[in-house]
Amino acid sequence: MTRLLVLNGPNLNLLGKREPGIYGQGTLKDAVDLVKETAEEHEAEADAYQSNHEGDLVDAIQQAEGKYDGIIFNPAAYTHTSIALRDAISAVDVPVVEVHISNVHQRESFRQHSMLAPVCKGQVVGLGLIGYRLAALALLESFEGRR
Ligand code: DHK
Repeated sequence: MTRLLVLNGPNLNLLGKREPGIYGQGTLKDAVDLVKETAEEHEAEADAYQSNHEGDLVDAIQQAEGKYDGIIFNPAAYTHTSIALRDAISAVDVPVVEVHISNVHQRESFRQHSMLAPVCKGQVVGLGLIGYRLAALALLESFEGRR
């Protein structure tokens, strides 16, 4: 069975109460549930992991090899800084779709560059929590050879 990992970085455990004008009212569980529902619609499964720690996220990406077919990843602030996460994504043979809830291109200039985008399959940016569903759909349909 196809397996997805939905991986979330720092401060995303606070979704729902964190800057709701930027990130909305939805919680991390809502985001994970969207991916799980999308996976089920495609007879696939999804697991979720969130960490506030860069090394834990590196470990999760390394451990995904051979266990997951794709990763939906919101690296949060590490998007803009992390060579370690970029190298981890490059090191594994697992496609990663980068997700941002907010439209980072409308925000501070330091959010407008992603260290990770060049090594990801694609990005979904600025569409709120539905971006997690769209990222899952893109991966699942690519596995099915439909897109
Ligand atoms: C989430 C964060 O925590 C920020 O550090 C990023 C991203 C944007 C998001 O929109 O999901 O800059």
